[in-house]
Amino acid sequence: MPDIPNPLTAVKSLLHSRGYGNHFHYLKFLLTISDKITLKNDNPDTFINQQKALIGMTSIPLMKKKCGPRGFQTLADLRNPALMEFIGRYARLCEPDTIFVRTDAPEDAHYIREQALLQGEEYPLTLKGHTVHFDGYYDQARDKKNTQFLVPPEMTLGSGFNTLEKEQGITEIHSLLQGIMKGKKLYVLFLALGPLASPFSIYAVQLTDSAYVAHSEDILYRPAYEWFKAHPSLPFFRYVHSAGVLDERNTSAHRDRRRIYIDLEDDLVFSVNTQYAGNTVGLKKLALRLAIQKAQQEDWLAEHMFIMGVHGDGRRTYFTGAFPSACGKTSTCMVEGERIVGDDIAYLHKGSDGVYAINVERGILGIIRDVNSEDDPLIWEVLNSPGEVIFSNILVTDNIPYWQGDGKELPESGTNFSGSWYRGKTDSQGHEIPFAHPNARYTLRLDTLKNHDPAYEDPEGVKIKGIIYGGRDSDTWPPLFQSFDWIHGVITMAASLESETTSATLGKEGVKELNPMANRDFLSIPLGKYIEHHLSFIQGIEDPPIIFGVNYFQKNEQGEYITSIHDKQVWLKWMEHRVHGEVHILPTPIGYFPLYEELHPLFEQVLHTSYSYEQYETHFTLRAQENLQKMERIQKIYASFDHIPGSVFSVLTDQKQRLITAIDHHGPSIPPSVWVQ
Ligand code: SPV
Ligand code: MN
Repeated sequence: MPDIPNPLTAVKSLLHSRGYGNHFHYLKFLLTISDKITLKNDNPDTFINQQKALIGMTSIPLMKKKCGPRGFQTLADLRNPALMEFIGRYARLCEPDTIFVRTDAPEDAHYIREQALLQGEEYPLTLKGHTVHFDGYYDQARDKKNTQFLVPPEMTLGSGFNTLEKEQGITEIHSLLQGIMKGKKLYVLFLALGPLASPFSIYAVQLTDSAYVAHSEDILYRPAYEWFKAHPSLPFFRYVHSAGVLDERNTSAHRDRRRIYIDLEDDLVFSVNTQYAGNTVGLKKLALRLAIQKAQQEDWLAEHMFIMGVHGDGRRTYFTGAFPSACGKTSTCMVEGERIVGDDIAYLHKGSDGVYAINVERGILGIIRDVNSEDDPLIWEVLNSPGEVIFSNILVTDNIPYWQGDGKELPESGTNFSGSWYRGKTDSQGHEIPFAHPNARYTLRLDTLKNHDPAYEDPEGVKIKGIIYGGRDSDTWPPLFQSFDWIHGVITMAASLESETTSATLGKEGVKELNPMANRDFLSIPLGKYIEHHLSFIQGIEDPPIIFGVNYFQKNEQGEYITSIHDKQVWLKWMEHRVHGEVHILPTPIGYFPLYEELHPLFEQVLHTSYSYEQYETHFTLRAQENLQKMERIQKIYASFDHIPGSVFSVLTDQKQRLITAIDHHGPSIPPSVWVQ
């Protein structure tokens, strides 16, 4: 008997051949909801016609009504049935009163900003263009527990993932979304992850009923309506967000029903009953998860990295850097004298002569804590000048924002993330409420920063000469070191990155966690595959980047920090020289250390300070025992995962052996002079 072709497969290939790739998922959806459709094995064309008829019956009249004539025409002009259906499907389910379809026109962006104020999701501050938004008291950070991957039966992500059976997840989220936007407006946004026209950019559609989220997306991402219009069969990521019922403070009322569900199969993310940007702004960390999967399939890297230009002798050299949240990523790419391309997410591609990176964003959602005039003069300037800025979860008194570490005198009372605040206010468990949340943020556009690098708009990206990894590590790593080679760097630095937890996620702070590539929270593929992909990524590349490790959080035995906040400027200059082969190195069991003779003049030149040999010795004494324990700890963790590449264990074992030999000869703590030949 001949094989009977799977009807869905037949329809899928037909749709693909006609440029309607995304349509397939809608067909499947229609099949699940409609008893009017039966799929004929032999005639996919009939099926398509039936489906078109159904579209006509359902979405179009509804969309016309909700969008109004202008909005509907704006959508129709895209000539993209998959898009129309996606929006129609969720308009039907969520039942917004009206739909606002945003084009790239400045008036549309302006309208959204106005709505955020009118709806009370943002309030104006004294400086023109500044607004404040508050998230709910328990909605102040990314919610890892309720962020789950929806996995169909055939998908295996391996251990360490928070997953939910797809059908069950879709059913649950659809029931949560049912009628959730009644009385509200749905914003439809067309956006780009990366510069328009870059071969490396990804496109996305965000649906949200929050004007604050829509406003944030406008500051952070490039509008792409015209790009969609010019490319009717453009593939795109999709996001559906609802803040849900709002309480009297306009914050999401039902935190027990907060869900962030990621459907990797359909490049679709749902986020419900939350407002915190990390949970709701689709193009940020929700897109990063989808991008990591796509990158794996297409052989590029989607990373939690800044991109910056460091100045050398008459040149600008580009670096990326991966740090867990709240560990100095933004402050590194914002250091004085250098250039920022982006502070959070980079897509890395192979070029003929090296690795190139694009910044997917056009703005910054930065942690505001400790931003002050001395340490962050350029951010400070934007935060204290008229212009478009959203502050979130800070304290407001007399329309002036205050945050932790701003260096200003603290008022006695005001409004903060707990509502009306006064000194000594406690929460329901009797804990004192800080005047501003430690994860309070600012949202601004990159081009308002004096040190932005226009290269952030370069569709080809910038060529990366060095990749930096750093975490919150009080007792193990030195402040600066170089890996022996790519494999050693990927395994002992990137994949062995540990960090003490911070306020950027809900939960206890200060616990040491393995955070491979600082991307652990956003991984959407098995860890072993992700590491393997990194290991092989530079194969065949003529001039691959050099991998470095840094540590800004090293402490002495008394528990005091032993490097200054400004030292990173020197470390960057050393790395810049190093990638051009202009400074020397000391080989140690964990990598190459800088030489005192070459750091000393850099401290003079960059910070106008005299770096003493004693300081150097304190910073670069190898904490061999701690490093050995770290290797053991990491090996043990990796042994608990399936399918970790064998080289991870052998490279860690080699490093362990080098450390054991060094400890035998020199003791647990080894001054750098030992390595001088
Ligand atoms: C981070 O926490 O790493 C951020 C902000 O960049 S969030 O959008 O919450 O991810
Ligand atoms: Mn981040």
